[in-house]
Amino acid sequence: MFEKIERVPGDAILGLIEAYNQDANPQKVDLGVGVYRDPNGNTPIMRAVKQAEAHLLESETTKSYIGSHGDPRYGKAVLPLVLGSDSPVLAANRASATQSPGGTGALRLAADFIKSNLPGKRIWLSDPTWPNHLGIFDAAGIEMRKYPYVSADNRLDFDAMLATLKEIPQGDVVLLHACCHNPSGFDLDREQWQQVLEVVKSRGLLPLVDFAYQGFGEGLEADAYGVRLMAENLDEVLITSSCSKNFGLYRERTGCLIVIAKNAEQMQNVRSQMAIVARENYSNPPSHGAAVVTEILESAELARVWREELTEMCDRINGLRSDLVAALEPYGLDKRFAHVAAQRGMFSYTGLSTEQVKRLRDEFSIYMVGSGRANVAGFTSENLPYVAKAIAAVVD
Ligand code: PLP
Ligand code: TYF
Repeated sequence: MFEKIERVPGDAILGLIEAYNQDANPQKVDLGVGVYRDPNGNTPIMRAVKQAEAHLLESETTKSYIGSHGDPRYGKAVLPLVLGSDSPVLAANRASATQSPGGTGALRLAADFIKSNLPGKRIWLSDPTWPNHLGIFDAAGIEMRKYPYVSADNRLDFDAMLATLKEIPQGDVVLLHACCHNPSGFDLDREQWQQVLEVVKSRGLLPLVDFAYQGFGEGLEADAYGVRLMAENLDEVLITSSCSKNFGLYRERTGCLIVIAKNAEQMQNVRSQMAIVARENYSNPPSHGAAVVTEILESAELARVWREELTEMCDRINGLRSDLVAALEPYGLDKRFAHVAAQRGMFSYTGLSTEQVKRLRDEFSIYMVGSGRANVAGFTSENLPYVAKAIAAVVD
């Protein structure tokens, strides 16, 4: 039966890890997969996570199932983090959280929910977007469309984005990156969010806001601006939240799908549907990562330690952005790459072509995604001069 099954290529981003590991060049630089790296190039376990895990090891009493929505304590801890502790939506009991295996699991929950409860609705994705968005919504059988986001000359093309949003049929779903746009690093400013809100409102669209990098752009509160604007001004919003990056819990698969409905009654109805979707996919979510997050957010001291380290990480990334531009200055390339300092989050669309990316890899052992996307966290004070020199060698 299996003889007709073809082999397909693996994930292009994850594939870079393998290629990098096999490279014997001691000067090699990994700017590929989106994981945070410290000044030594490591992806450490965060301090508060270690402490929470130590406490959990002592205090956990069972490994029994936690239920399709996950641990209610996790939902209670994460909702104010995402929506704001004084959110009117929370006060009105209009928001529900369903714990999921990472942000990816939350996206799949959202996709299956849309497919079975909002039949015929299409989803509109930014062009470009995280490649897994395409795979997830396709697998759920949802028709996909694109809205422009980055121009050919590597700028946020907000006018084109807005013009397309204005044409979206009433009631369709629009996926918005809350902050730290993957892959480009171009984010909307507050004025632009306001304009998007007006269009979403007037077209009666359902926003699905993907919030995978809270705390990596400008900080926990500032990064939530767009999410909270939508939440507080619309009757219905879906939000996918991930703790992979901001708690460094990647492999523990920790996230949730947040549903905001018009009132508490409708929220409970939708919530009941989410349990079905979760059950049909994986029954119950994994517990450990969410238990760690709950421990941290419920403890004023651990939360302080966590926020402090997250701020260090965010500041480091933003510092590295300016450092790259400064390192390119001796080559007269600082203006050409000035956008890198203005972008936000883990990623930068550098503007390097596929051909230039290939040369960086083949001639200098510098690994980034073919689109020219670099993981800024992969820079260190040691490798920046080398990377700058290599970029100068491949650009014309
Ligand atoms: N959405 C975007 C835009 C991402 O870049 C990622 C991953 O890194 C995710 C969602 C989901 O991440 P995870 O499933 O690891 O929480
Ligand atoms: O875009 C990235 O690099 C991160 C990590 O299949 C990632 O979002 C990449 C590919 C993938 C899963 C996660």
